[in-house]
Amino acid sequence: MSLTPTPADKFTFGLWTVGWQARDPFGDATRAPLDPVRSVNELAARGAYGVTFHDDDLIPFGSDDATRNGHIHRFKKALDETGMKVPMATTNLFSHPIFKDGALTSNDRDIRRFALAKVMRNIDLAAELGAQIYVCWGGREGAESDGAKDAYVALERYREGFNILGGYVRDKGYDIKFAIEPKPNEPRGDIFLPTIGHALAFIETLDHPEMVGVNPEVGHEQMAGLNFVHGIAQALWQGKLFHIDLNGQHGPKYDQDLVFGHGDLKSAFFLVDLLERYNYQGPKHFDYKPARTEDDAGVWESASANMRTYLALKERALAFRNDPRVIDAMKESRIDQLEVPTLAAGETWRDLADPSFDVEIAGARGYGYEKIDQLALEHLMGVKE
Ligand SMILES: [Mn+2]
Repeated sequence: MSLTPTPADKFTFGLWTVGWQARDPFGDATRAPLDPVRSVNELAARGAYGVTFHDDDLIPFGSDDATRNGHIHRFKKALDETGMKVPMATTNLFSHPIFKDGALTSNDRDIRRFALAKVMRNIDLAAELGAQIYVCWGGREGAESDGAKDAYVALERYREGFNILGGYVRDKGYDIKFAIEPKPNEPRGDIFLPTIGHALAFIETLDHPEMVGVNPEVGHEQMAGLNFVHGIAQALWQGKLFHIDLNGQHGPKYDQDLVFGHGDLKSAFFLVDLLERYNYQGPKHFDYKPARTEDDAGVWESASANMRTYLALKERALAFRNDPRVIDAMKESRIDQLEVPTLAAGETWRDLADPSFDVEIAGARGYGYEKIDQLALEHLMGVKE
């Protein structure tokens, strides 16, 4: 198996990732601005499938129509020349000071209306560029004080916002679905819809839940101390994994946005194993930040690292699943039995009582998971003996 990415692998990058100038709360930019056209060309040369963007990544906030059209024209030309796709787009509802109290859940009604208009304008561009997924990360939708925001009513407005946007997409006849990106905190002290589970429950309250899924990000769930693999399994199980943001994170702390696999590598291994076994077909989107220490060459090194890590993990996960020792150990652990329904065909709760079942023997029997876990680790480390 080759570790050289090709467009068939469907790897995509946000323009804001490689384009991050590494400005952080404590320090200035360490890198020059990056022309989106150059990002398209550099990523295409490294085997990526496409790019994604916030409206403001491509068109500076407040640009007049002529300037806006100029930016779009240059971008489309680069896409045409490289064959790069734009499978997803999103809106920046967090940088400008007007969004400091949120966008769809701002206490200021005029700001909520402005925010929805900003999203709709960029949905038009997303549709024009062929995007089928529209991500909504509500980074500023939240609060630092529970006295500042009525969280109950904020959810009403959040739902109203998604219903309005869904109506817009249906009225326009666009082939676009929304994907909510949960995050527990940062930049707000606490953000609404903080986890995959919160988002999945919220979606079911919408007028058209079938139009909305999730875009979970590795680091966001791990910031909340949650198991990302389990969250993705539930999103897949509910048919809601519309998109995914891959990156790296070392546990509950600030949002690190490391290269994929450069945080919790074992979780990344089981994540790739899950995505490949359940045949996830969407883009594998990297939402990371090249470290602030890196220069231009380091940016492109890190972009390639994301893709190479995914492919290496895919290779290791396949080898793990096909290893006869693993197959035997999993059988020994009764992992295959989980697929057998608890009641047989025709049975009801009346059939559950079994006088011959020996509680003592069943309770004493080990599961042998340590053996499987070590085999996984050895495949991950490339141990050959
Ligand atoms: Mn993200």
